[in-house]
Amino acid sequence: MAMLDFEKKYRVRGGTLIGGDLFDFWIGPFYVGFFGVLTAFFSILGTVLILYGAAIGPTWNVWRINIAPPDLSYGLALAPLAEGGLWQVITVCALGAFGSWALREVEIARKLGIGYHVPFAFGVAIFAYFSLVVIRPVLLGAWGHGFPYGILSHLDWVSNVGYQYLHFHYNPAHMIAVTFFFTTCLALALHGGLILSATNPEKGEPVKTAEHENTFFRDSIGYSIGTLGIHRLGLFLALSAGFWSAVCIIISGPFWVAGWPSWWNWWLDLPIWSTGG
Ligand code: 07D
Ligand code: 07D
Ligand code: U10
Repeated sequence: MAMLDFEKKYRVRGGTLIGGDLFDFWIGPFYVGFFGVLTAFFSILGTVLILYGAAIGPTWNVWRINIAPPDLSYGLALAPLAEGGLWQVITVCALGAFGSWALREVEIARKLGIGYHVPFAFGVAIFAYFSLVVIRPVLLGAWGHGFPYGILSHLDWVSNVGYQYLHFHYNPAHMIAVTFFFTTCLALALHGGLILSATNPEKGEPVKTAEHENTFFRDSIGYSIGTLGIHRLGLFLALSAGFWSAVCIIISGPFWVAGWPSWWNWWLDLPIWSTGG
């Protein structure tokens, strides 16, 4: 079916969460909806404020533009625009834009009568961002603990916060998150490879079936998770990666203040090692 044919079929009224018919239309390929307008509002305002922050200086070098959060001395109070207030308003805009984008996805899913899996998944990414700029700063008592908005400056923040805990690789939740990220890549590589190998054969060869796909993994590793199962697993792996990332940064500071290597002392402190003396 040509693209425009199925667009006609699925572009139906209804499914909106708010606003009724008011914004229930499309502009070009994009569904608008109340939350589309809200997304556009927050993203344009946020982008303009970033540009304003860049104009204040000291650089227009795109790698080095930096919108820093307020100094720690402001605690959880509002700061003047040029001293972190911009960062605070931009954070509100970012959360507004991400949240309304997710709700616009919900409205689209409702129109189509499909599940909410995609907006739910995006919700986990938003949760990771929320944990960095709201949950952890609030638990630590200052917006200054949020990360700065800039391409290189946010990398400096990650490195500095990492070394603040001596060796961030020893953070057990970071280990779990990293393992989930790696496993997600492995699963996607296996899945992409398997689907292409079966459904995109050499010219003249027949397209193979799900049975071929199942048999490949039964022959090679003794078990196939199945064609629906691999998508469930993929979603689970990817969402777990984001979830454990959020956990690893929320516990750094609010719940563990020492270096992460010393967290592992619980192992050395187990009574079974005690000599009884
Ligand atoms: C491919 C989907 C498309 C999205 C893209 C990103 C902007 C920023 C803003 C100039 C996979 C669009 C970028 C809108 C422009 C200004 C002010 C998604 C795809 C192409 N990071 N990070 C990047 C963000 C954090 C870290 C790149 C955002 C945390 C490391 C890009 C956030 C920590 C490295 C970027 C965020 C962290 C990066 C590529 C928000 C831990 C890199 C991203 C909102 C999570 C890599 C120079 C990408 C790099 C990189 C954006 C948060 C660590 C600029 C929007 C604080 C270690 N990050 N990041 O492809 O090359 O994502 O950096 O939370 O090495 Mg980051
Ligand atoms: C936060 C992004 C959310 C994005 C949203 C959407 C737009 C729109 C528009 C394109 C979470 C944004 C959309 C802007 C764009 C258009 C049109 C995703 C977010 C809502 N680490 N580490 C992680 C590894 C080290 C440290 C996470 C590996 C060092 C700190 C992940 C290594 C030290 C923090 C991870 C490694 C250190 C992390 C990041 C290896 C530094 C965090 C992924 C191989 C010296 C961060 C929640 C993530 C975190 C985090 C991986 C090394 C420090 C598990 C593989 C040892 C301080 N690290 N790390 O969270 O957990 O994505 O954040 O060495 O804060 Mg680490
Ligand atoms: C999957 C799949 C599958 C498929 C698939 C896919 C997963 C079953 C069937 C999908 C996968 C792909 C296509 C592969 C590639 C994808 C990636 C690698 C992921 C990363 C994606 C990107 C980098 C693209 C990002 C692009 C975006 C987000 C579009 C940007 C959109 C806009 C700017 C307009 C947004 C619309 C809104 C807000 C609502 C509508 C309102 C309007 C149109 C009003 C007009 C307003 C404006 C024009 C201004 C809006 C401004 C904004 C938002 C900010 C910009 C600010 C400025 C100042 C300019 O499993 O198999 O196949 O295909």
